[in-house]
Amino acid sequence: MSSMNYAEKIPNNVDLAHDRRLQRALEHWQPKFLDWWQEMGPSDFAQSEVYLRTAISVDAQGWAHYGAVKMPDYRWGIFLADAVADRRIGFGDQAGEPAWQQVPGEYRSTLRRLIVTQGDTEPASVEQQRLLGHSCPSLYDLRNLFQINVEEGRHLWAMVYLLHAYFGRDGREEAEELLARHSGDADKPRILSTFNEPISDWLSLYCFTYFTDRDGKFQLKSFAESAFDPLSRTCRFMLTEEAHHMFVGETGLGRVVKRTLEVMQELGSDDPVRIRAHGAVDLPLLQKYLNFWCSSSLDLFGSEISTNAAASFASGLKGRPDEPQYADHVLRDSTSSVDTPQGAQEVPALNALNEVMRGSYLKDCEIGLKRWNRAIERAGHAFRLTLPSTRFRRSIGAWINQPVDPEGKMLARADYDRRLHEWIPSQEDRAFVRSLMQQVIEPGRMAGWIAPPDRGVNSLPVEYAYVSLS
Ligand code: BYC
Repeated sequence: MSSMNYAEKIPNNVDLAHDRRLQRALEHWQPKFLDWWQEMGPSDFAQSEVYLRTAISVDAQGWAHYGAVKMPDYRWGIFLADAVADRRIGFGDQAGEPAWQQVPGEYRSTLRRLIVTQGDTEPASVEQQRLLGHSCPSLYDLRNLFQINVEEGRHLWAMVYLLHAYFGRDGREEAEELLARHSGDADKPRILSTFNEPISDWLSLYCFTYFTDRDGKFQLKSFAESAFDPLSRTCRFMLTEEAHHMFVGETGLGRVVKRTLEVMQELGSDDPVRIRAHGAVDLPLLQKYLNFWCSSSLDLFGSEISTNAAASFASGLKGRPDEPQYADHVLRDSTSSVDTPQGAQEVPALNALNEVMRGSYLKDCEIGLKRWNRAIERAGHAFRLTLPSTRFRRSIGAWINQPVDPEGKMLARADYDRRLHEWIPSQEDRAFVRSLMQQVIEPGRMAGWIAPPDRGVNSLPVEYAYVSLS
């Protein structure tokens, strides 16, 4: 990469062509990234031409280019949203002071840890999804999977850029570690729990992109408020791409519901046994997948009562999503009530910020459920999909390991253990879903468990050959 034309190979708006230090760091890291992509990225599709969008600028009108590309040749770029003139810190003890263009020494390690944690999730998700291409329900879906994968790769580049450009040797070491940890690895797992869960079927992928990518949206929105301006600008642009990932989740689950309703109509029955025998996903089974991935993603907001969250907010590193919507941006004089197994606990508002974010996140999660439930209602069925209580199946925070049902009711431990697979997928459920996962690759055709999408990608028809398999 030494004699490369940087603007051509790595689209960027960080003046990479004139930054020798950054070039050297990336020259060292980029071949390792490509090795990682070959080894841990989508298995077996390196020679396929995929209809992908590539970020080429931050211009709202034309930020992406669409075209057929082999994934290893994807132009992973580095983009920061445009700078806001005279940007000021919007929250915390230094609210109103100028935003930082460099990392203040006292926050260096905390900020690095936050960037590393964010960065770690991006390659983790690619690893989790690496085998899914072999069981895609259509070429349209296969293309969407690969689009998400290359963009998660770009989001890794975004965090590596920050580590290389602002954190010196420590940053370079952390950038290498981002490629050394692996999802589900017994010795070197990914940092956050959800990113070590296997995603071995497409129902899980749609749930993951619905629930877990939505955590990404909220975490990126909270970083978009950061006093550290390069982090804020990087995350603001990442949010543009993130929207598509959640779209894949929401429309994917909506298409599963649609197909199930068609099968229920054909059969004149809502009997799960008959629906499964007909090769579709019964609604109670879908509910179990929602319970699993929603509860796992709820953990990603951290503990209900958190001094880390308080310190990150007070020092200006991490705000609340859409911080301007709140009246008090300092939170030194207020308290919040937090729900714990010991009862409601009144704590300083700063310490309850993870809970504030979790609450906004859940509201956002409701939107898709309302849409799917409307479709179920219109089809004349009484069944309704729901989100589990924030107390259910938690492995972080106040409700860790509590025997609570999805409605939030405390049970006797033995009852909980006995009934758990009424609420999350059992081995048989997972085996059934896996049995549906037969690869469909004729352009325009869909697997029998999912309805076609309403429209194709970038105004192309659904029948378009989005991936040319070789
Ligand atoms: N698993 O005070 P606590 C995305 C750790 S997704 C394992 O409770 P805090 C994407 C925590 O790190 C967005 N460990 O919580 C989606 C801490 O450890 P240390 C990812 C966990 O710190 C799909 C300790 O427990 N971005 O982009 O306030 C595809 C006590 O922490 C977990 C971010 O997460 C867990 N679930 O908040 C692709 C943003 N939860 O530091 C991409 C960066 C907590 O004492 N991260 N711990 O060793 C953060 O802002 C915070 O670290 C967290 C935790 C919100 C995760």
